[in-house]
Amino acid sequence: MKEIIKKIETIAIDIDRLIKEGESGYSQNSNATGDVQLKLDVQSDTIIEEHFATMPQIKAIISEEKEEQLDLHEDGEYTVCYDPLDGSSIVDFNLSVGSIFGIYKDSLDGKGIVASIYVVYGPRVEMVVTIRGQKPKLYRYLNGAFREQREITMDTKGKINAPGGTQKNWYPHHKALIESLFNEGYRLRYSGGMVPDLHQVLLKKGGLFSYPGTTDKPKGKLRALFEVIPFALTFTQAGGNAIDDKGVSLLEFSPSFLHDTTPCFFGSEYEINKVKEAYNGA
Ligand code: AFP
Repeated sequence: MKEIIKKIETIAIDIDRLIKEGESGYSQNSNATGDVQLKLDVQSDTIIEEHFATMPQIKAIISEEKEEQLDLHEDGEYTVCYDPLDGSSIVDFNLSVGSIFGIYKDSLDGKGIVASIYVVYGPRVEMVVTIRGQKPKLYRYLNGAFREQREITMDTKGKINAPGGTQKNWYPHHKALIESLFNEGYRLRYSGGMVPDLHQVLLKKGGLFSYPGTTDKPKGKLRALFEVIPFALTFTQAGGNAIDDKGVSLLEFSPSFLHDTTPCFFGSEYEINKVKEAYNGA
């Protein structure tokens, strides 16, 4: 696992350089979910594939940008599911974006995830590493290396609200939940990039990030293997929680296919209890 983390550090440095110096604009292709791929998406994916291809520990990789699993080493122990550059629709406006890696061992689901790593490319480059059973650790890229800053622990209640999805398509109970948090004094913090948005809730030690099912997309938008389950591990290990619209931990979630999505709610105890109350019986 240490070697995989070291490799992801190298990948992060390469992708950060690509974001700063690479070409903007769209490629000719679209990914498995039908999004037109940016050149940066495709190039980040290639960087990751080339690095992981050198690691015998890695059995297979599954990228958000690829339709199918790519088998690498038959005797490898881990399958890495990753979103090479999440937030591609905001990268051209120079907002923060990120890479997300879920490392799975025996099964490709919430029970099988053994570690999660994400990288935020913002004014600084930061990385959060979560190993199952341990507190997440924050690293910052300083003077040519990732340096450990601290462990991350959440409080039981926060102050910020990051509500995703198209509001006109929210179900009434979801709308009522979001409004009730604002009525309690929560402040809106939403950039449209799940990595910086969740990073903010986590480092502020509380609040709510939600991406619900909506009337047009009942299973939400965010992809389980590459996005939701990795962050579910991080929030849970930090002392927060991550649930679906039935109130079930996302670490119990099992996707039906590689690019499956799920409604998701990440937060501290207070806000997650509010989600459960709002969705109970809805
Ligand atoms: P892109 O990679 O297409 O920009 O999508 C980013 C994302 O998957 C995730 O990072 C955001 O949380 C979410 O989409 C934002 O979606 P909405 O714009 O529908 O709120």
